Amino acid sequence: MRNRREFIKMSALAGAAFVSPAACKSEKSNYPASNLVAQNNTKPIVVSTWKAGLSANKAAWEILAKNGHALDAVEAGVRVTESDPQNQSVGLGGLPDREGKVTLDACIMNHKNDCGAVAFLQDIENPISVARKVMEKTPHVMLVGEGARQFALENGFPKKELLTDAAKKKWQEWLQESRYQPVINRENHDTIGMLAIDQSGRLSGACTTSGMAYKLHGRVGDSPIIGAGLFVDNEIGAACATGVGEAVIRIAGSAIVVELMRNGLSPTEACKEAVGRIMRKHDNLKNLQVGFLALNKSGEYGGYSIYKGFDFALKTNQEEKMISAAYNLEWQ
Ligand code: SD4
Repeated sequence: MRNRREFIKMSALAGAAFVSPAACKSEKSNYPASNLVAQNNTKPIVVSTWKAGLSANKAAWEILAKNGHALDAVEAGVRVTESDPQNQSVGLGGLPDREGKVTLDACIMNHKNDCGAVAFLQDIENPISVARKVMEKTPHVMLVGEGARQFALENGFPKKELLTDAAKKKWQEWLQESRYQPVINRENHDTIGMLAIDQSGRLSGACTTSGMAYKLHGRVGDSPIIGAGLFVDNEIGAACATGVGEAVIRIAGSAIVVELMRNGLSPTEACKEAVGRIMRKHDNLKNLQVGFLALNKSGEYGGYSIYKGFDFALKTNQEEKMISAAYNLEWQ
């Protein structure tokens, strides 16, 4: 049986995505930090990963359009995806781990660097709202497993069976061979990461997932980890990640994207450099898909992935559409 380590080992392709220091330098000089100034006419903006982002953005927009808070918008937005039983990577209907348990990871962060997270949470449909409760009602940032579940129940979240018949059927089919072979974004993943800037210029972000299908029981990826699956710094911008979480954690992905923007890169360039960093750290890139999405204070946004196929949803006053992220490699 192949294990997940095989998916994140090094390969000779690593150099292909290298963003040379020289290239970074010249790109940097095209995007001086002084460009990162809020432009009132572009706000509000919401972006989110994958196609499910379109309906999630709509829910977020209802709040943003009424001069609401970006934090309320991202929570409301990703709740739509969590509660959609058709989406097999998030919340209700998510594909289970190898033991048939649906375990959920989520985090949320606001413009003041307040943040909350839950990981390895079972029986609760909307982990993002539990994450927000952790942020607002406890002195902690993250609760996991049974402790998170108890906290949710005590705070009025209803207990819910999250394993749908469709997801159970897929899991039972998987059990025939029990091969742990996650193929991100080709068949079974659409974690939602959402970033928004509201009319007052407040940035917030949310990220929520059922994680890798058929993962080891107890496995937690990048999505609930502040700095990995999501990061927001209201001085600069926000970023989130999708794809193989282990690879994202290894480079503190979303925090790095924000720091690269702080150093003057545009959102797309920052995502590209983070992707390049992951590629340089891994020899074997087979099936190693990671995508980053970023939004800066001035309303610029962009995404970049290792492989072709990552797209994200945008909603502004003028536009509502999917955008294909730039990428480094074609699938073999
Ligand atoms: C994880 N990053 O659990 C998540 C999976 C994902 O699109 O993003 N899939 O590793």
